[in-house]
Amino acid sequence: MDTMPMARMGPRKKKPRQMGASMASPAHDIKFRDLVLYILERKMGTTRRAFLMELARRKGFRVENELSDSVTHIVAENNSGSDVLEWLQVQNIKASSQLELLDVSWLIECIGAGKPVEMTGKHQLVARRDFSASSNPEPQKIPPLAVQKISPYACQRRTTLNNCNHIFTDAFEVLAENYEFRENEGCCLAFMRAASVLKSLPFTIISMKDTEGIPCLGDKVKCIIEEIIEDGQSSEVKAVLNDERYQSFKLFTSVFGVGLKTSEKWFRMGFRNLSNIRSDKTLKFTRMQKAGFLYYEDLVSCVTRAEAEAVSVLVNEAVWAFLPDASVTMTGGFRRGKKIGHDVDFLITSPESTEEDEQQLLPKVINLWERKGLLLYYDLMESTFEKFKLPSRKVDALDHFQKCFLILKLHHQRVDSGKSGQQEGKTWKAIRVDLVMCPYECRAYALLGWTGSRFERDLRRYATHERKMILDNHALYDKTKRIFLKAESEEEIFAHLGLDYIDPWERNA
Ligand code: DCT
Ligand code: MG
Repeated sequence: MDTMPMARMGPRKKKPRQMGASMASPAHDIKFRDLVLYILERKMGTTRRAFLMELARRKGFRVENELSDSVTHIVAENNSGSDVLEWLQVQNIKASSQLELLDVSWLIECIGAGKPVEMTGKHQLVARRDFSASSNPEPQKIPPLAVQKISPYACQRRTTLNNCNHIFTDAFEVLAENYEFRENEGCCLAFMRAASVLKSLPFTIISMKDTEGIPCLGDKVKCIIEEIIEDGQSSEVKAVLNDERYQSFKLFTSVFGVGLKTSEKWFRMGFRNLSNIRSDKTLKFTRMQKAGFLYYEDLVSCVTRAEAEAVSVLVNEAVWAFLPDASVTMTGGFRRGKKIGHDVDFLITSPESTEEDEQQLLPKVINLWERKGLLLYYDLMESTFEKFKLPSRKVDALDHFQKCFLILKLHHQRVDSGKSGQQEGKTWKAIRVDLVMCPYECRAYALLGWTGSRFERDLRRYATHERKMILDNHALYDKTKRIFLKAESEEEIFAHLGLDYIDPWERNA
């Protein structure tokens, strides 16, 4: 079996990677239209200026490259008010009474708050004449960054999709992926953990001082952070993105069914693009890879929430046709609130059905879709589940439930048809779907596991190292008491582990 890249949940399932996400430079929407900022390079330097400009733009501020009449706020560092006024004079620009001259501390607070904060005397380099003392409220304080203790376990942090540190986490994810391609598990994990912890921070890291007290940041990670703070980018990340092996692995593993082993083989054989691989007569492809190539364009473009909801209708309809009491839950990234995904994951369970009904459900659903012409690919894996088997100690062990990895033909709704970028005349999109059928008594554990992200791996690590318990997708076993702990809901599992409950949308670690 081909090894699945680690950063994507271990050797669990094959799926296409999204291409170029880490390379694209996002366009930033302007949220605060009344403010037009200009950051003074004098005494600040080009790279720090570029870094601050990028951060501010990411937060929705309009930041001009050039000084013009439209600028309302000039931000400077290590300059006094008279320094800035003098500089403006040399530039032949008259400082109007409307123009704010501010210290960089104001901008940093704004970036931290994600919105403009009140300008007070401590920020203003030149006192504004029209600024009355009475309207001078307390400056908005950002929390002292190092005071909140941050857990080294993702399951003790709340991580929403609101990542204030993309600039760093994108870089770490590229490096982690490259280590994964080189099968250096230790370094891969170190960068993934660093990315995960920064995603949970409620503030943007602006200086090295902000990293004090944050766990999971080793020397190598800190070096990269420092370089990004100083230069706006990391030379190591740049080198990786330009590396031929990285680019080839990224491309090859974007095909459904292609993992590290196949990528390695194709790379060694000298392949660098997919079209040469596709048309090579000597290569043998698995059934999965054949489907991967056949539906490549569809599978590599992400599944939207609207598409996931449309798939959900199909799944519910098919499941309820055979097991009307079954509950069907969309899990994976969509349950965590993601707007897009690589696939749509569903957990199915039924309170009343017999073991045999349970076992028959997925084959019946597959059969129905096949008859309807909706099935483009499927791989049914039979259950190897045994009651009272000790949970697996491995954080990325496969679970034993019956499951089906499939590719469904999703017909466009009328509103969607004629979308640009669609092949002409093609009225459907191939969508990767995972269906998992679990025994009713396991449902809380299965739901927790299949809701996923790094969060769930850290829950297992936490159970082992902090509670002497073993957790997996089926059960929780207390080694001290030598008992299995039953749970009707995810909340009960957190309670067994002595953890505060964390909602699915806070599990985007
Ligand atoms: N999972 C699991 N056992 C497997 C495969 C997956 O427990 N054999 C868990 C881990 C994450 C979750 O199910 C969903 O997996 P993915 O679809 O790979 O991840 P995702 O978070 O849904 O992300 P994406 O948006 O890429 O689909
Ligand atoms: Mg998913």
